[in-house]
Amino acid sequence: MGIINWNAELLPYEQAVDEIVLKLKNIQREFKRRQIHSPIEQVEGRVKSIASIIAKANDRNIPIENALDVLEDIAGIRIICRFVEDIDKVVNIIRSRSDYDMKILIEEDYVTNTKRSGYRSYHITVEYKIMYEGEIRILKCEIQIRTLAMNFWATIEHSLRYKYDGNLPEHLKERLQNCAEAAFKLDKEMTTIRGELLQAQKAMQTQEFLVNEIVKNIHNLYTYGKVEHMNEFNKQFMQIYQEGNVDKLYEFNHKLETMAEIYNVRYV
Ligand code: 0O2
Repeated sequence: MGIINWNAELLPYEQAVDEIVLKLKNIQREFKRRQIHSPIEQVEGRVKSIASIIAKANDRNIPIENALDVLEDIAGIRIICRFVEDIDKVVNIIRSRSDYDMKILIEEDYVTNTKRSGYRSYHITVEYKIMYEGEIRILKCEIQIRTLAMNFWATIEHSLRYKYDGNLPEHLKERLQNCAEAAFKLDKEMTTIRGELLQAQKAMQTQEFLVNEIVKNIHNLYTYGKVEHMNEFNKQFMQIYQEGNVDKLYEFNHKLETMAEIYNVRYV
């Protein structure tokens, strides 16, 4: 067996993780820009550590020189969602890219088929193409999709499993199963108030959007020399903002837009 230059071998995986994270963050941004609830709440990526690769290869009796070819989660992406329903949406987004850039190889639904440990998550293994040192490389990447509650549980359980080297004492296993049950109930409860949460989110986004527009419009009027109105505009804006009334913010913004039209102010 030759010497493996791990750092060099793992560089393409780092590139793949960076690219996929960027693409998923752009999808999330797109939802936000369109003021639609994004099923993607957070995206994280990592390349498996050398120690974890060696440990996993060892556990599975994989010769170390084959580890990079055989292990599917050297490149790993985690997508965190707010609601269980969002997981399906994310899965569909990835499926829709299967002929484009993330060819699906395996899907494992541990959301429906909870693991004995209590672990819940949706795993998709994809093939991803990168251009590395002038050559096309095809790498596998494991995408884990789970809710915030599932992630909370998995993170704690993972640390404990590591601490006990995989052999959790019975009393801890039982407690963790209770915690998994609690996380499951939390997800279910959240689903029942999903509609209300989405409305609140939408109201917040609308307010954010209007505040941005108002500040932009005041700035434009100022840039076009309508300085005499500035103090009055700023005062009115602060008053309305403090009232927290979205309809009034909307009306005020409309007034600014009308003024911009009258004065023929072009947007900068
Ligand atoms: P790390 O440190 O998370 O990168 P398989 O069981 O082989 O059919 P699976 O579950 O996709 O299919 O494969 P595997 O290799 O068992 O698990 C892949 C990853 O899923 C793990 O990576 C974990 O991140 C996560 N996972 C699977 N089962 C559990 C579990 O019971 N608890 C927790 N916390 N996470 C789990 P690694 O290899 O553990 O490494």
